[in-house]
Amino acid sequence: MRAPAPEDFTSRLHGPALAARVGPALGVCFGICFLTGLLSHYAQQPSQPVPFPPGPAWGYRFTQGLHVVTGTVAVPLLLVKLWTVYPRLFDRPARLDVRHLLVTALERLSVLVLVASAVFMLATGLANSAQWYPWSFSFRTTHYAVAWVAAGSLVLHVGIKLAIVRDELRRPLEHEARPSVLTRRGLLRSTWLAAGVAALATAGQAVPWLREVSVLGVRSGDGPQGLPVNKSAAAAGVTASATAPGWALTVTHGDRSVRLTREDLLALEQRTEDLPIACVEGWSASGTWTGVRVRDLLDRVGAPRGSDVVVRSLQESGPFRTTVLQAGFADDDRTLVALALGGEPLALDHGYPARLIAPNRPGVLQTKWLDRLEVSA
Ligand SMILES: Nc1nc2c(c(=O)[nH]1)N[C@H]1C(S)=C(S)[C@@H](COP(=O)(O)O)O[C@H]1N2
Ligand SMILES: [Mo]
Repeated sequence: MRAPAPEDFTSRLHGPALAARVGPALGVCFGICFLTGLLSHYAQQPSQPVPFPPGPAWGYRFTQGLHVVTGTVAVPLLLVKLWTVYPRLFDRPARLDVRHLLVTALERLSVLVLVASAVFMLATGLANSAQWYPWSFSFRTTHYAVAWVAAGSLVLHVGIKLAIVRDELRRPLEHEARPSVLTRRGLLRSTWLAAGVAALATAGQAVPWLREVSVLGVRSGDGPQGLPVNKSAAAAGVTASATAPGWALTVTHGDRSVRLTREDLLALEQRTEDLPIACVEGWSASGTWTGVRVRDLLDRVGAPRGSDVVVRSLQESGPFRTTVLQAGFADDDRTLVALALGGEPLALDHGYPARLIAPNRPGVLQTKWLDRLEVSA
């Protein structure tokens, strides 16, 4: 037995001709995924040096949908890319002098870091979008940190390979007279097809008319009132507190405070807004929400414009039970304490008795089962 050598891989599907064609597409997906990911991470920071804007209302829905679609499309592209180049793992260094060995070792190390971080990003991202968390670390922090490792090693890799890619792309893929199993053109066509299927299969989570074909769309529009449910009231442990007859929303500003029952809230001026829930996991859906403007409630306790608001829910544990509503959102006319969805009282799973809904805000921050809105004086 001996280790395989590059000459043992005779298939014409290996090598730079296909790598140089699939690689750039993969690079574009990774690039879009990285930038939209940075945006999503920033949008979820409780304190933001540059405030995340409350518009356009569909902005986060679009960028996060794109994030998950490009991440999913990257999976078949990465697999094919690895297939085209993996025989190089068995390359032997061309010369045995120290400098050459060092350069080779560094290049291999950078590829190792790139492949490991790329696989990590796609695997954790896919698991997250399937709401499957088979790990104990914080998803967002880790996915974010490794993204920088992947981006850094990708930039290095592109820098090293750019000349080869340029040369390869100048040379046309010749027709193969007697293909073995699959021609290079055939593999390329299958790759683009797989990427297209992956895109269609996830995009339906965000694009209503694609919903039917979206087999990978985990949440398909089921759920009460035509809207998917992320966490149910039972799962959040709020069924009793959310249906208790004594429920009231407390709004505080320093030592001023008001308590409003659902009837009190319904007696205030009602506003209706069409706003999407756009989950970080990639699904999104629009709803028609009716309720009271947050700004109107803040006026009742004399909170000045420009105040951040701490939003607390009835939920007793879990990372999303409390969120910060930054001033730009709190002062936006479209930001509501919603009491109704689609003209009906909010379903318990959508946040009854009252929930927050704001434009261009990650779904994870659209707090359900409200208890208190707090403005520090
Ligand atoms: N209190 C509380 N609010 C919450 C959550 C939660 O776990 N607890 N999940 C959030 C997430 S991740 C999303 S995507 C939206 C989903 O809202 P929906 O279930 O009404 O569609 O609610 C948000 N509000
Ligand atoms: Mo979410």
